[in-house]
Amino acid sequence: NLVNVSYCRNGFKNVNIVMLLMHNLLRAEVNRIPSSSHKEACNVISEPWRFDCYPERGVVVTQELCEARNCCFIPTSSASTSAPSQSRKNGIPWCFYPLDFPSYSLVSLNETSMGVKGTLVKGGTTYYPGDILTVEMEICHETDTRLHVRITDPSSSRYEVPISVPAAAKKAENPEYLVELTKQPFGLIVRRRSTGAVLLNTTVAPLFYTDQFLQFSTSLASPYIYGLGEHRSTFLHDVRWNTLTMWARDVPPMEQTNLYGVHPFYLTMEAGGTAHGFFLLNSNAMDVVLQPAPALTWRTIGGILDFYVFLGPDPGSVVEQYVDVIGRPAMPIYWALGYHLCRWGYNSSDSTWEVVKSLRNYGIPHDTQWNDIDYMDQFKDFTFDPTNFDSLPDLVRDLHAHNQTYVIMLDPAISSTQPKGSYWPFDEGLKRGVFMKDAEGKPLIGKVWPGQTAFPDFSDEVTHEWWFDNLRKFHEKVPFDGLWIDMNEPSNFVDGSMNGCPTNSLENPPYTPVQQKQSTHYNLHSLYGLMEAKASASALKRILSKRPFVISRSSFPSQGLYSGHWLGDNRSQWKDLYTSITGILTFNLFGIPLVGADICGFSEEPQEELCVRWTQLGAFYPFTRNHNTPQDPTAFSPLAREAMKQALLLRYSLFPFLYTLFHHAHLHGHTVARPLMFEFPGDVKTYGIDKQFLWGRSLLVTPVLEPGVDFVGGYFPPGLWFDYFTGDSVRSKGEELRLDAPLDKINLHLREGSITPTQAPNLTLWISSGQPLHLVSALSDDGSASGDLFWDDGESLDTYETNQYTYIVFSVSQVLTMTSQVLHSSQEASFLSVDSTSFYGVPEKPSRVLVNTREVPFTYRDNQVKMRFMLQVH
Ligand code: MIG
Repeated sequence: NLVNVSYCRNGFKNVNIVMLLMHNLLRAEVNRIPSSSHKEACNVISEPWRFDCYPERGVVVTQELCEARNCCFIPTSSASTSAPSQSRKNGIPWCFYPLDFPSYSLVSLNETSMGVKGTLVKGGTTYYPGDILTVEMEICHETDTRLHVRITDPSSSRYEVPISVPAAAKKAENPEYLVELTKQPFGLIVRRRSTGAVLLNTTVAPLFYTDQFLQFSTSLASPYIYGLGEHRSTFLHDVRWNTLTMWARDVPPMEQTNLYGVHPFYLTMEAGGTAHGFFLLNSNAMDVVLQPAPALTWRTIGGILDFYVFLGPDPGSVVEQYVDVIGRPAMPIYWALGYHLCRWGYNSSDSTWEVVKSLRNYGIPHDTQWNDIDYMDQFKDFTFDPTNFDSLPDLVRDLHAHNQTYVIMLDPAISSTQPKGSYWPFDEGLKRGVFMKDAEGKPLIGKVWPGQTAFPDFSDEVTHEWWFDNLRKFHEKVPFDGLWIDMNEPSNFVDGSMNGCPTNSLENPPYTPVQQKQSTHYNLHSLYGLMEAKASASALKRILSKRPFVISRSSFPSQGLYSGHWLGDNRSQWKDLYTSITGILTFNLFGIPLVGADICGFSEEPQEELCVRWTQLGAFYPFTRNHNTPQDPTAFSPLAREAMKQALLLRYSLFPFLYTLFHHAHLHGHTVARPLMFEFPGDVKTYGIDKQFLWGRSLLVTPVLEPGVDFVGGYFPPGLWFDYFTGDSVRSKGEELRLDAPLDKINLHLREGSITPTQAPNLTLWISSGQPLHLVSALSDDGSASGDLFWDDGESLDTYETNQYTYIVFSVSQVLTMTSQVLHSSQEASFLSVDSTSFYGVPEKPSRVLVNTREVPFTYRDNQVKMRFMLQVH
């Protein structure tokens, strides 16, 4: 039962607490190690391998404090990574575990049908209260590429994240991993069978399993580590003493702090280009510490230790295996991939409408118009401002008449101060008991936009039904098409509640992850956005009988099943343009491919040049939305407006390709926006690249990320690449190339061997998706290429699952034969045709060109073949 949630600080009442030995008391009981032998034992541990024994923030760690924990104290010179004890969070710890620091011993081990089960026992207590001296460990060989480990407390039930992971039917037969266990101290080592590479080794530091402090460390196979969100950083994490906190938090993206979502998953490269992944299924506040050994420490303040190792062996399959566990992303409704326009501060439906008309007027593609909280009547959910937004229902009807769609914002918190009988959402919510309760069992009252508010408890099905009823009723007034769910970390303008916070061990845990602010309900806090998205998606499905469109600010593993994500309150700065790439790539690793940043920046006003460059890059975000300031294309000079329009038309023309990539994300867990290193894992030069990325395996995007330039540098992995626009080829040996990039251009290159389906763009995807296809084939040296297309009606639920789709594979071989093979076909395909093709990279004029055995006329010029023909694909 997850209902009884207190919203305060850490106050979740459903946890088993064995507390509370006083910290000081405990410290006094610990034996001191005699200093001399101690010194030597400590000195042998080299700096990169020192695991922090005193991670508490804001404490000046003295020798006395440190040795009271039985740890080694060696101040490091400030020259090395500069770390005085106070701020050594980002430096070498002065207080660290000696090699013989007490940990668990493995005292029994039994085979099970899936692997082994063992008991771990610890002789004495640690310096944290609530030691659990006997824990149980279960190791399951779930698939050949997936190992699952759970360490639990056999004497009581601790919180477990309610994500249903598909159970493996039987033990893996030919696992690609080897598992070794050490008895004393206990340690778990996982190797890759084929190479012997060590993927996990927990013997590097002691294991902690106390009620509110669980910790283990591992060496890393390399310093090349990705994932671990949500943070603002480079794509490749820095392992030089880098602590990443995870705890959903409403804060504008900045470095060194926890942000809106929580994703305890990483991907690491091994030598030789193989990759593996690791997922800790835990929702409590935690720190993940990277250090240059390279090594990593998981430090969480609740739940259990439940983790998975994914063997890949390439980065893409690591993500597939991760997504197998958390759930594959939903197939988006077609217009999710169009251009979305939004602003906080239109202030009226008429001025929103003006912008819509203005975009139409200039012929700028625009699928979806959004409104922020200003449409609401005094910020109350499920209402609209009767004065300033009185024409809202008409606006929405007008959008629909133009094949456009409309999305509204909803905040989770519900106004609790309206006169009785005047606000159904609160009255009814009270009646049904959907709100989170405080320690006394009364609805917990916090403060958000509408003033005092209660918080729906989305962990309860009753709340989902109430949420649905509200949406259904409001939809009768304003027929919205999708939902934007904000403030769902959940965010609260007061600390805890209007009545403050109670005092207890959940409010004041013995260890608080270092960058955590705003702590709230202990176990469920970081799951709030996931649960709200689930309720929202299911309500939309019921109301519209179409694929639900939900964009959420907070997120957690398995979010992709229910929603996409935007990267939150960025700024209109060049730096934010650049960091957005890491954001979209990292969320693609998390199984949430439908992701984008606010184009042109949320806070501050963008310069025109920045906004043009941002629209060009944003046209290649999987989710493309411009949000805030008047910064839509029509707000700028004709030159800028035209450049933005061209970027959006370009996106629209690539819709068949993009849609097909989303199908592969849905079906296999593929990334849509893809890091170069996923396609070229053998090329170390790609490991740090976060200024360029691919769509799928073949379309390379090289945006301009700086002001005042008309060229851009980009890395091209070895092979043939073709300019998307001209078909000119470049053969790279794995080089950085300088590309022309005037203000009206974003560089796009096609990888050899690819076929990209495109369409003539139009004002909406509804119209452009009715156009015939044009195929762009980029031939490899041997004259071959291949590509595919997934097609359906764009909006019905489960079209793949119910066989209502068409899937076609295109290929080119010899000089020059193109074949299309319909692997699956449905009614939809009868509207589909190919009417032209371009072949890039044809060195000599072919004697003839065949399409599915039929000879077709063609033109040949500059190594390119072009032809028009009609091919009905069904
Ligand atoms: O407290 O709804 O990130 O996109 O415009 C701010 C107003 C609330 C935060 C979102 C932002 C949105 C804003 N919201």
